[in-house]
Amino acid sequence: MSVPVTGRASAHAGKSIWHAAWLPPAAFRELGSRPVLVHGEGLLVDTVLDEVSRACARYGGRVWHGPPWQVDADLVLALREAGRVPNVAAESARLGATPAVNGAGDGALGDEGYLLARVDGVTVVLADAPAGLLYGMFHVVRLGAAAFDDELPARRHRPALDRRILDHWDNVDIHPVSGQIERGYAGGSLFWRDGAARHDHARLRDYGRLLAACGVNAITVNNVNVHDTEARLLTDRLGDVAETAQVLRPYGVRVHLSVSFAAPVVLGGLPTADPLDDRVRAWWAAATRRVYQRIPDFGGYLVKADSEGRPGPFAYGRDHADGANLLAEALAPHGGVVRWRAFVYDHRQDWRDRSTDRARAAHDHFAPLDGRFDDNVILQVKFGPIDFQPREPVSPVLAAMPATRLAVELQATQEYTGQQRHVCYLGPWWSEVLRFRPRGEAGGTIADVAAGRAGAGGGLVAVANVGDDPFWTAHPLAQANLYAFGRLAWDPLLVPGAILDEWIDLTWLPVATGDPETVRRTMHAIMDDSWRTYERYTAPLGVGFMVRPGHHYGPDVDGYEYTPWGTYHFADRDGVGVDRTRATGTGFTGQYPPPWSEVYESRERCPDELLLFFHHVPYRHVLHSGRTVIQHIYDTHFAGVEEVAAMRERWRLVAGAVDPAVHDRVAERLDEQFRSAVEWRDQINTYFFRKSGVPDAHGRRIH
Ligand code: GCV
Repeated sequence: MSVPVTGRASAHAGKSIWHAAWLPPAAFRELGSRPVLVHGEGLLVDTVLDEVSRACARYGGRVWHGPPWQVDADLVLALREAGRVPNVAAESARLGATPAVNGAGDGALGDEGYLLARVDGVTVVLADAPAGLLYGMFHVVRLGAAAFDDELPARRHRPALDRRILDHWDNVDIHPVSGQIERGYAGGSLFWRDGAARHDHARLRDYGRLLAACGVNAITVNNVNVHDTEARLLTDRLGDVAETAQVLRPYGVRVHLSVSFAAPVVLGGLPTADPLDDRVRAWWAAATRRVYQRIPDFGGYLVKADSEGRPGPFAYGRDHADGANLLAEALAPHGGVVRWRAFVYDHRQDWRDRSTDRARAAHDHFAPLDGRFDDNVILQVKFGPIDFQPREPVSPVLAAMPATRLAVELQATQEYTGQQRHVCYLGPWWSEVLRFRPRGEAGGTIADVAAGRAGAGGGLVAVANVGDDPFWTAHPLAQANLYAFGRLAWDPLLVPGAILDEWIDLTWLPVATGDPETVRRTMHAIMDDSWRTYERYTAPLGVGFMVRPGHHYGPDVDGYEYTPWGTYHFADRDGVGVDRTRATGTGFTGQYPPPWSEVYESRERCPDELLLFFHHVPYRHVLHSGRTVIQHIYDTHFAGVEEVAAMRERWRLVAGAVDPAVHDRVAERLDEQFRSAVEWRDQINTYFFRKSGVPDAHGRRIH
């Protein structure tokens, strides 16, 4: 049947109550105003067709899909395997798309890759699999007019990491302490509400679309802390998971499930969950078989075991390789993976005991197990040794397990970075982590670890920051973190400032803003360095925490100091910081390979921003910057507040140029950020002034 399919009914008819985030319709203007040819079949090709059709219906373009072709398309999106493309330029690109593109290689595009080229006045996206076509289409959208510029270089694009996952810490029931979403700052869950599935397919589909547009290809639908109701998602509530999988599938997003290690007991009625017990193995095999019957492309399980009170193999005298391999065995016949978290530490530590060091825990537990995990086990490691602080060294586990597939876990939800009330663009921080070389300049990066050998790495994971808030992330500017996560997982070498501009351009389009250039410059100025601003007015020099216990918002310098949680700063009248050296401290520096084991061990060589993570130093210790520690604390805290004040002023300048609802929401949050930053500044400065007795060299007001 001849098309054009322009004008076919939109799955998104009607007005949404939620904001469009980074893909408002106008983002498709360039693509939608042209003749477009889509060639190929498949579920995700249908998605491409649907996207292009809606754009063309809006902006006057036309779409062809199927004969008779007779089309002079400006844009051709084709699966190579679909055969001859009825467009001379595109066909020559198809036939010529061989090793020549991007230099060496076999020209293969893989499951998700694509070739983007401009050939004789036609923009061509070629892919070997439907997902590649979808990602290629979103690339064209990102480029806007530049996608149709004859200067567009021919390039093959493939993701650096195969696994690009968002873990939702969403509960099905409203948990009495953690609520609907643990550490969630953007309203309710997209999946669950008050004990049941929401069935909000339109919103879920839009979510899938946002994810695909930035490159995310998997999610986990429930919290790693698996409570009673959530445990049943594996069995009698599996239908809800299958439904979510079905809605997200057209956008190439696969679903994973957090499971309880105790499931054979709590769901299966067995007397034990011992990983070496045959009844337990049989139970997991059967439960997993049923999952795959309902969800054939199910991704796998995520497990938090023996951590913060969750059940695990230790109860049976087994180790974590035994535990992880149990689930791996059940998943292997179906092609699934188990992501096993390395976040295992003693949360009932005695603060008087200076020999126990929470930073050491993951390495102590897991490094000796290297080589013992099955092939489909991925060990998921928080990027730092403690817990998603605004500054930590990179976890030594990531350099210690060459025979294990490792995933790097980030936190998009801003638990410790302002809880989506503060602007804190995390792209620069994540980029720094991903580019870090744990074995020094001659070795690979953390991104290489996540990619693994021959692409078999565990990938990059972030704890999600979205909810059912109209702006998705409550703070409209926090959307940039979600976007940056996806883009960095696709290509860890992208420059965070450029990702930010990409997000700004895709989200705050000229048609929607009165003065696009000012909006662009203003947003960039507010956000680009906001992580460092946040660092300046919170805990100094990598010492971490100093947040209010429990909810973790706002300052409380000694809040965790005499608690069992293992997060201490040890400030006294003479100095501050944690001695983690081999010479006199906990020996944590010895978990790093050279050169970092030496650099971190040495007070003189340790980078300033991590000094108090590794060393206990006198207040008058002089940093590389030339300032003393105490003066650094005062200066950065005064500076951080001034920077927030400047952000607030900048935002005032764009009133009238952006949607008033967005402007109001951001303005209200900037007011709170300013209030909170002042509170941080005053508590930290006052605390250290009172401890040290050293006055501010500039005589500023300290209480
Ligand atoms: C899901 C920190 C958070 C917890 C979280 C835990 C984890 O401790 O405060 O809310 O629990 O990390 O990553 O498992």
